Parts: sequence; structure tokens; C-alpha cells
Amino acid sequence: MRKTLTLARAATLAAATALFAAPAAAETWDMPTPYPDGNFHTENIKQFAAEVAEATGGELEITVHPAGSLFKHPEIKNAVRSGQVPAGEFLLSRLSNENPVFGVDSVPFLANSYAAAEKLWMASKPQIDELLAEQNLMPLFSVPWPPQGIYASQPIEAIEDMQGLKFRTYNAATERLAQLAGAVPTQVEVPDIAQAFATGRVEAMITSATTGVNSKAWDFLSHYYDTQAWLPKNIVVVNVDAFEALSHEVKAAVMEAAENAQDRGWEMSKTATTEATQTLADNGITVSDPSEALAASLREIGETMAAEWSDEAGAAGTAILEAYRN
Ligand code: PCA
Repeated sequence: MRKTLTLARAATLAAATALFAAPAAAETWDMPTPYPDGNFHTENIKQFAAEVAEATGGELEITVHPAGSLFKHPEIKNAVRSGQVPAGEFLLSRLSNENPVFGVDSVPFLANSYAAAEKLWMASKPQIDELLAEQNLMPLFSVPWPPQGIYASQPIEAIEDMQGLKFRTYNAATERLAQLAGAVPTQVEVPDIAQAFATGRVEAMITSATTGVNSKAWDFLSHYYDTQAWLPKNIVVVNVDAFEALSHEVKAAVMEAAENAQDRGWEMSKTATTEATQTLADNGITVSDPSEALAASLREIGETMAAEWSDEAGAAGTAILEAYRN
């Protein structure tokens, strides 16, 4: 009798040990992103996912759903906020209608080099982290787009040449810029750019060389002006509850992969700037600097927009600008 009990107990213990020794159930995260395969942001995020899977021995697998295939760009932030998906990517300045602080990276000519963009990110990050935390979101990493330039299907020698053009926009700042230039703004998501130009819904835009290349801009546009107006950023966020549910080890692996992705992403962005600008030229787009007249008018528009931003952002904005300038 005693022997039987002991054996039974031993068997139970062995089963329990096996249970605890087995790796924790693997988890899969669906991660929506707005931009297509082949774009450096998407490549960077896929590498981030691969690093997380590798470092956790497959305990956390992140499936990237690019080009708005799982959630459309305007829905991604709320999908993460509500926990429909644990993580996602979006253009940070898309949230400027919630709070102008989110739009600081799209004020024309405030920070229009990588060095300045990095400084502005550091100056604005504490407030952005706090605002996102109010929505149960935690940023993992943020990566800028290359500097923004103007595309058209005819020469733009002066701001007057933009008068009345149907202008593709992607956030509130590009919409305001279009208005101030006398153009007619229409919001179009990146995966829909080629179609919007092909059907004549839009005829000019401001975006990066990379987005021009990803959209094969040479099929419907002829001129690119390297205005270097600003460097808007994408941000990758995670739902705080989903993150907190991870084990200590998996959390650490995610944070380390995120840090690597941020460093790698900024470098990829810089490299993509040169490569994509060359690709535009190689495919027959006339690539040039803006004329002095156009540059001067754009700077004037930038000053107007900077003043408007300061008014809207109030004390929070002043604090960011002070941190940025010091
Ligand atoms: N590409 C994105 C955002 C900025 C950029 O360079 C777009 O055009 O929507």
C-alpha cells in the first residue's frame, strides 16, 4: 500500500515537473502596419519581429501585416489601444488632431535634417510617451521618413505653380501646407497613391523619395523637388496590458529588439534617402533643388505653420521648443 502511494506520488511529481519544464505556451501577435513590403520601415519591423522570435526561442512570434492589410492606417492606433491587436505602427503626426504635440515633427523646416530630427525626437519624447500612456499605449521605437520633397507632373518654379493643383496629403500639416500654397488637398493613403494619380484624383504631392519609389512615381509624375521640408516619424506602439502579460524574459527581449530596431531604422532611413533619390532619377524623374523663389515661399509657409502650431500647442509646445533649442 505504502509502495503504491509512493509510486503514484512520484508519477504525479514527474508529470508536474515535465509540465513546468516545458516552455511557456508560444504566443503569436498580429501587428498591422500601414506601409508596403519593400519599404524600409516594413523591412525594419520584420527584422524586429525575427529578432524577438529568435531571442525568445519562439515564445513570442510577431506576424507583420503590411500595407493596411489587417487594419487601415487610420484604424491602427485604436486597434492597439482597444487590444484588438497587441502592437502596431502608424505615422505619429496622424494623431495631431488629438493633440498638436503629436505633430511637432511635421512643422515645415523646424527640424529638417537627421541630426535635428533626432534632437526634436528627444525633446518631444517625454510628452509623447505620457500622452500615449494615457491611451494605454507604450512606444517601442520610432523611425523617421527621409526629408519631404514635392512631386508634380509639370515644373513647379514658384509657389504660384501649385495654385489649384489637386494635392495628395497624408496628415493635417500636409493639408495645411496645400491650403497655404493655394492647392486643393485630398488625403490619400500610401497603398492608394498610384491609383489616385492614375485616375486624376490628385496631381501633386509632398512626400519622401522612398514613398515615390515605392509608388513608382515615374509612371505618373515627372518632377521631384528636394525641398527637405521635414522628417515625419513612424512609431511602433504596444498595448500596455498585452506587454504586461509577457514574462520578464520576453519583455526584456522585446525591449532589446526595439532598441536595435530604432538604431537600425534611423540608419536605414538615411541610406534610403540617397538610394531612392537616385532611383527616381534613374527612372526618368527630373530631380532638382527647389528654385530660390519656391524655397522662399515654402519657408514663409513654414513660418506661418510654426506660429499656428505654437498657438495650438501652448505651454506644452513651448516646453518642447525650449528643450529642442538647448
Ligand atoms: N511617406 C508617408 C509619410 C511620409 C512619407 O515620406 C506618406 O507619404 O504617407
